[in-house]
Amino acid sequence: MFCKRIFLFIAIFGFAVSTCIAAPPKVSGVEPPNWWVGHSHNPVRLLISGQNLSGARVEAPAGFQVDLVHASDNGTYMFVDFHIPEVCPPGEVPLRVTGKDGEDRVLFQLLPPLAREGRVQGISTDDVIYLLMTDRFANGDPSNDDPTISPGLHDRNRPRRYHGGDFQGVLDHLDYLRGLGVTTLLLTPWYDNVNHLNYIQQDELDSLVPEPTADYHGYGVVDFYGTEEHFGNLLLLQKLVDRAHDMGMKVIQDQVVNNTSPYHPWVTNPPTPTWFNGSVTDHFTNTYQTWSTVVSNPPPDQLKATLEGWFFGVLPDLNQNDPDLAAYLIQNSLWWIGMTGVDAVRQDALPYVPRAYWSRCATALKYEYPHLTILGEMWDSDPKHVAFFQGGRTRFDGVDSGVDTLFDFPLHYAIRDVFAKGERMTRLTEVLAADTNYVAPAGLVTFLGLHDQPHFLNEPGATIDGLKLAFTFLLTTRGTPLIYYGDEIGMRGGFDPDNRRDFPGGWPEDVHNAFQPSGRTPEEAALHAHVTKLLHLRKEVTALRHGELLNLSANADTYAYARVTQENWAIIVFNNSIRRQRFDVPLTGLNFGHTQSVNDRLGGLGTLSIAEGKLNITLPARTAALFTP
Ligand SMILES: [Ca+2]
Ligand SMILES: [Ca+2]
Ligand SMILES: [Ca+2]
Repeated sequence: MFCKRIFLFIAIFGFAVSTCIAAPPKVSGVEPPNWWVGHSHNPVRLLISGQNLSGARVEAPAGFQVDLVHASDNGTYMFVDFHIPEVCPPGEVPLRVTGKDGEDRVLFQLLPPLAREGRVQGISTDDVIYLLMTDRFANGDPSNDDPTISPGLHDRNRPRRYHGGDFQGVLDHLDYLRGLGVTTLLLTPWYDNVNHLNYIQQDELDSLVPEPTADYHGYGVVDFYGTEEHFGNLLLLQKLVDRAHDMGMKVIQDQVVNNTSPYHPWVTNPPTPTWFNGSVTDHFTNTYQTWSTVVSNPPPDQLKATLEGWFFGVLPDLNQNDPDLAAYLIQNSLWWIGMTGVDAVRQDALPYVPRAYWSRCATALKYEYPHLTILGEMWDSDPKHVAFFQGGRTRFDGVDSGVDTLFDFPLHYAIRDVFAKGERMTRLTEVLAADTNYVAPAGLVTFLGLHDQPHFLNEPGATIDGLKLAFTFLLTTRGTPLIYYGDEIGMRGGFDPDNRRDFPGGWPEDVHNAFQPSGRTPEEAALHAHVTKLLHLRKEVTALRHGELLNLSANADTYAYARVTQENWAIIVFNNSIRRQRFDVPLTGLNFGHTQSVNDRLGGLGTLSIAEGKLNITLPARTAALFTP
């Protein structure tokens, strides 16, 4: 009875609209373009775009079921649920879109799933992440520097234009990264960005520089299912992920669901009236009050501007409360994982998207890919705020975000304060003491720098010695460490875009080549050797990867801690002051068996004896030691 009424309604509605249509339906695209046989996310909601779709019917071949959900009033979009039978061969499924005056076809692809072995593995504290900006790391294919479809955006002399880095450049330097001791690559977004200059964002961002910008950074999505032609195509991306996996490395995709480019076709013609929060002419500007998303009684206007405001006042904010958009974005996340086999996803702009969306998204992703890691960018200096977004606990809003781990921004700020600005070392122990706020602090992603912050060496007070100390801390304290490309050779650069300089040696014309040992300056060589040594120690000593962190002593100038597992341990000591320090490190409470002496694996102190349950240490100014039995 109910179904008949619905049918009658659709028939009448369809007739009413079709009387206004003089032209046959015309299909221009379908998203996603394919799905997988045996996938847990089924049915898949297709967004078909074209013309004269309002009032049209959709039919599938025998054995398949399609349900029309709805079409946009202007007939340019229709949403269709496509049900994949439990048993069916992969292949092309033609869908007929029929209107009063004719019909068109959609060719939807059913693919066999990628083999799971060695793919979608997740990341852990065993991993070391290397964050690189694809456009700025290495140019492996100069033929895509100035693509035919997007000419004139390449200029290495301008910091806001494409510089030519690409997937091939990353592929060409996997050996370099593995040699450094990195296990995991995090690439900035590879979605297709706009094919011309961005006049809209530039005007708002930087009035001092009147020239427009190119979206070389990848965060201005105009096609969620495309790769940026300056970087390479999907086939090459798949090759890159496969090669990394073959070499025992992992890949993290940077996913962006909070906003689109101001040039996304949706902006002038959204698939539903509620696709975006507001419109070009009527929207909030984001105020970035992340705290308002973690408290139970925020001022409603602050919360609304933070969740629904447009970044910089110009980046169209997607409304994940729209069920069709939420389905679109979740399927898009699943699609990239399914097409490439990436091991983890970074979720950009985490607090600016409703938490209920993250929960729904994480549930769908984990159901299909139980080992996948979801890494959230909650940019906030307060551990309580960051911890609120970690999944595994339902918070006061009734939501468990499902997000596995987060960038440790609070520790990042403390690292800069201590090792660059020379603030007291107890800044570090204070932040670590807030670990009780987290469901799982051990795997937080720790870092000295990333693409939205000036390089460490641009921090006031920063020195090479300070950077070495910071690396020693980063690679021995708790967490899954992340290295921002170029920090391992001491690259400089201030605020965006200066912090996104080209890696020296990544371009065929580069005279200075820091990828090659022979091409490094003495300073670069010393830093690179220090990071490599630490990463190899981290690989050798399991306690540095998953040992419990035990603080042994801390004051303004010095800090000592141990990393301890059943199998082994390490003691790390720092002197951050500008004077030599002599101090005792108490080892009470630690069970080192019959060990009588320890060796400094960083080399400076040699062998020290344990006397009366203590280590008596003399450390030169601004140095550290790492002891194992
Ligand atoms: Ca290139
Ligand atoms: Ca493009
Ligand atoms: Ca938002």
